[in-house]
Amino acid sequence: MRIALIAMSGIRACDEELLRLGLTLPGFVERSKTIASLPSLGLLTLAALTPEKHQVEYIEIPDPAKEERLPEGFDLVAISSYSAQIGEAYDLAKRYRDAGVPVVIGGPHVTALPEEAGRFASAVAAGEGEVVWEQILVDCEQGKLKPVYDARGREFDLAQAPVPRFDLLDISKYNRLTVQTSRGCPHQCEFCASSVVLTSAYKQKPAAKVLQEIDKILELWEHPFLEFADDNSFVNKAYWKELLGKLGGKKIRWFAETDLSVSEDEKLLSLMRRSGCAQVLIGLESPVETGLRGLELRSDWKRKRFGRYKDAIRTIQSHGITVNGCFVLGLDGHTVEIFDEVFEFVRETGLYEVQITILTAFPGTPLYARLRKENRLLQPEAWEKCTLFDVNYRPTHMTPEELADGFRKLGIRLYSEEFTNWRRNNFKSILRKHRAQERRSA
Ligand code: B12
Repeated sequence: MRIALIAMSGIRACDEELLRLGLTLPGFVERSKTIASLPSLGLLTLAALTPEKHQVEYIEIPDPAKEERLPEGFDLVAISSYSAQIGEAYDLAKRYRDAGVPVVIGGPHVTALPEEAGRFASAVAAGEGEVVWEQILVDCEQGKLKPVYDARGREFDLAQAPVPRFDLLDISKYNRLTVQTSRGCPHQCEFCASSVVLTSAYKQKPAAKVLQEIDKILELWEHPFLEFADDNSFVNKAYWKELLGKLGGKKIRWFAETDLSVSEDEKLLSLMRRSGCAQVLIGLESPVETGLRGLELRSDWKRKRFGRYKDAIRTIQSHGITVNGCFVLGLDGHTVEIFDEVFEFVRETGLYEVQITILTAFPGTPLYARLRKENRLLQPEAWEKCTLFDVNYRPTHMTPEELADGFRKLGIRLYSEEFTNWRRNNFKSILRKHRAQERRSA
């Protein structure tokens, strides 16, 4: 069969004023450019599980409405999408299905709402694609696609993970590539819509497999920049110490998403720096304790560490690793003061990078269920608003308009050229001081 693997690859926000602003703010533009150019690791993984007798093609479509003519000649079209672009993904699926081409669609949104997706595609894959992909291919070849392939509750063993088909990409289009070392996260935050929606366990790929993937990338790209696409990378510190020890000589630079515990392990931080870590992204979520209570389903992990936030950022950055601190605005209890509070926190800690997002109820998350029950969702099925930048619920202590307006104004302050440069220079001067201190004590 000739198979098209289609990724919806756009970056989305509905708030037009925010979009206009985003186009002029240097910090914002830089980050959008970086994250916009990432391929679909899910589809490259499925490509690697496709028997050689089939022909696979990896295609990215940022905006299907702009594609008058779609790529043709396929026996199967497989589409991957997140919530924000799911409407566009459904339109695309329908166009192929109406043209008589079998279409299967998957991803976390479809995992949460397989019945909705079934209205547009020939088949729906819920859960981890690795579990059902080969069956989908067999059934499609025989013209017997089933409406639903349900992998939920059937955990994929990451020890069996294939090396994603990075060779299908035109590498020159990307400024980084993703490698996944784990799925799930022990914290189980109420709002999280990452791979925790696909798997109930925290599971890791054997370090040797991860190294194999990196070596594959190195064959295609001499000095790559990698993004570890984990929900929370450094949960198992011993695993990472082993892995990082082997990354050292490979001349890569990398980025990972983690919790704050990484700051408590100096040996790990040194290894991270030496192996090319450029930045860690940490979900600090709130610069004030309000909002952190009950954020995770199992424990108040972040609230209990709140008092250590500032020191932890200093410790990490003094190792030459920049911190991208993430804040969720509009958590329960946040008032209109929150915008100044975020700004002050960033100024005080000298965070190199900062990411602000709006509390977003993605389908399938405990947050979605709670806000729906509390009748606080403005448009319960407006999935296009699941961008992390649009307000689609009633916050507890401000109006939706106050949240949207405060968010925009905070964005202007945080991403202005002046403040962005100040954050960058501040990091460099902290680092210089730290290095001088190290030399003196050596
Ligand atoms: C890399 C990344 C991107 C990249 C690449 C996206 C892509 N095309 O894959 C880019 C930069 C383009 C991107 C864009 C956006 N992203 Co993003 N991104 C990520 C990130 C960091 C890693 C995702 C990843 O690689 N996972 C690993 C792969 C293996 O998992 P997977 O894609 O889910 O695929 C598995 C299954 O879902 C399934 N599967 C998936 N597709 C298919 C298709 C078929 C046919 C089958 C059978 C199976 C199947 O099988 C795969 C293997 O098990 C996550 C955060 C994180 N740490 O996880 C956020 C994340 C996925 N992004 C998110 C968001 C909100 C966005 C944007 C809306 C941001 C914006 N405002 O524009 C856009 C939306 C784009 C869209 N298509 O709708 C949310 C999505 C939540 C949701 N449920 O919708 C996440 C979880 C972050 C968060 N904070 O909540 N993102």
